[in-house]
Amino acid sequence: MDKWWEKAIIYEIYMPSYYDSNGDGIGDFKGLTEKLDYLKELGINALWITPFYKSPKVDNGYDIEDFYSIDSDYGTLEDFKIFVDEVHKRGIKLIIDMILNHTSNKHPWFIESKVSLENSKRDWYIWKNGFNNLPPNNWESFFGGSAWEYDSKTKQYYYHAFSKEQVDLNWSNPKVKDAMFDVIKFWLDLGVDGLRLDVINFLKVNNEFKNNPIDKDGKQIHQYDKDQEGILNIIEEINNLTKKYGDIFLLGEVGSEDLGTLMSYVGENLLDAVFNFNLGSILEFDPERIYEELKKMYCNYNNKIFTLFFGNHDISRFISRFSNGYYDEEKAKLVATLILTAKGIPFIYYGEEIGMRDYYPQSVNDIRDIQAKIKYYDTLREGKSEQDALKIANKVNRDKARTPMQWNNNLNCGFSSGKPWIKITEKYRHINVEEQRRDEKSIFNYYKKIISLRNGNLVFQIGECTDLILINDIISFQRNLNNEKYLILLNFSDKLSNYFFPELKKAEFVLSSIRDKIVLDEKIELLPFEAVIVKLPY
Ligand code: ISL
Ligand code: CA
Repeated sequence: MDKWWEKAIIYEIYMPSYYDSNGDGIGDFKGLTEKLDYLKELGINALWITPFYKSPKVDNGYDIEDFYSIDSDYGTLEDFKIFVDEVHKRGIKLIIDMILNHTSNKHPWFIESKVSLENSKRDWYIWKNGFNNLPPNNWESFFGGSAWEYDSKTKQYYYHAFSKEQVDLNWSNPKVKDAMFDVIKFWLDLGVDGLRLDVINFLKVNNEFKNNPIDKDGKQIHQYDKDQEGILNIIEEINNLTKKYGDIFLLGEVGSEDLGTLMSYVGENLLDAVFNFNLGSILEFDPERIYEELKKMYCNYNNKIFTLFFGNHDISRFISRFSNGYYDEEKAKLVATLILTAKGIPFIYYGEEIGMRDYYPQSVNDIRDIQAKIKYYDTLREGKSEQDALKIANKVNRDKARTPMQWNNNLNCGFSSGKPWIKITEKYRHINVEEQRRDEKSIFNYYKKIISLRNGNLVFQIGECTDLILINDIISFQRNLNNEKYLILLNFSDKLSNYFFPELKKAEFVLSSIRDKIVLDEKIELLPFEAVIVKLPY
């Protein structure tokens, strides 16, 4: 009991895009260290940083060439150590990304593995014979196309769940496991507080390599290439090996739409939490959908720890996703209130606190995301025009949410003195930290308020969540602990909406996302997209 992450607000940073200290256009550890006081001011308690290991960066570091060194774009091991120290000095915890499923095709293990069938590293990866010049089975890569790549030298195919430059390790080989456990220990020894385990439910594939079923629309159902037997045992071992380091937070990225499957990875000896994408990646600004997902979590899995997020580096920014051109800021504050007052671990993706918007490259040369590049060229191959290919590629383009953090109105939005690795958007002129700091009504200042409310009241961190209701487009719920009880009202409609509740008369106004003060009565009339928090009599 009493684990640090149960009370934490976690902030995700996309490594190359936060702050560039040396003008090469790429964010780095020195830059991150410079911005820690900003994060302290915002009030977050933990950081999750995306991969920083030596990498050819085909997938921005999710393709690792050396698990033991820092990519020179990001700095040195010394810079990392200073960063860890400075993070801890401010009472912040550090979660790093751990990619156990695959390595870069430039990793020495794979280079060796390719040499011959008899090579000692051959079975560190998944090699198979094809049939009649076809891949071993029908498995598709999550980035498009076959998941098998032919290697003419040894006349076999190797398996890659993502791009062909991200080669899946063979976790049925105990040597792979030992080698990767050494990697985990190396970083825990350096003092990190948690691991975000990338695609952890992909670690093993079906050992008969059965074909995946195809649904009625001709789409592949990923049945045999994830969630396979043996993965939970590995997770148990990881859990065990972290024990001697104290409270290490094990956070899993489990790609599954089924909440039951997701939750099966969480437990005392397993993962501490997994991302719930069912909530996080909701596309429509629809109270019904959000309410249903919350209800499923709280009713069926009340003994587990939830994650609360609406954005990360793989999906569109929610402010853009939920936008119809009106009330963007009100909606952003509403979502912030939900994430920061509901039961679960809140995640803020960098830039959400100032309402950063999605970006769409206008030319293929500006696309940085491997998934979008694959889509672009696949679409051209199908005979579509360049313009159509760009449009289709931009749909899956994860560059959307990866643009440089908008610090101020200056050159390159204050991110870098050089040419940023990915384009910035003109929107930074109005959407930036410096400007919002000055504006009392900004999204930034609202985040600060609500974060400090959560940090200052245990009830929002660990209190029970009860009375979840959806009525008149208002999602409401209560949080309570010991003698404290709060009511949270979230109006998801663009109209005034009424909420009746006799106890309101004796309640104490705490916060509104729009108004400074509300006089409470048995009835409260919420403004369009307004969030209101009141303290109820006990
Ligand atoms: O598998 C999925 C859906 O069932 C995907 O959503 C998958 O979970 C997701 O693409 C995995 O993302 C993570 O691993 C990738 C990397 O490109 C992403 O940035 C990372 O978040 C490969 O390492
Ligand atoms: Ca740099």
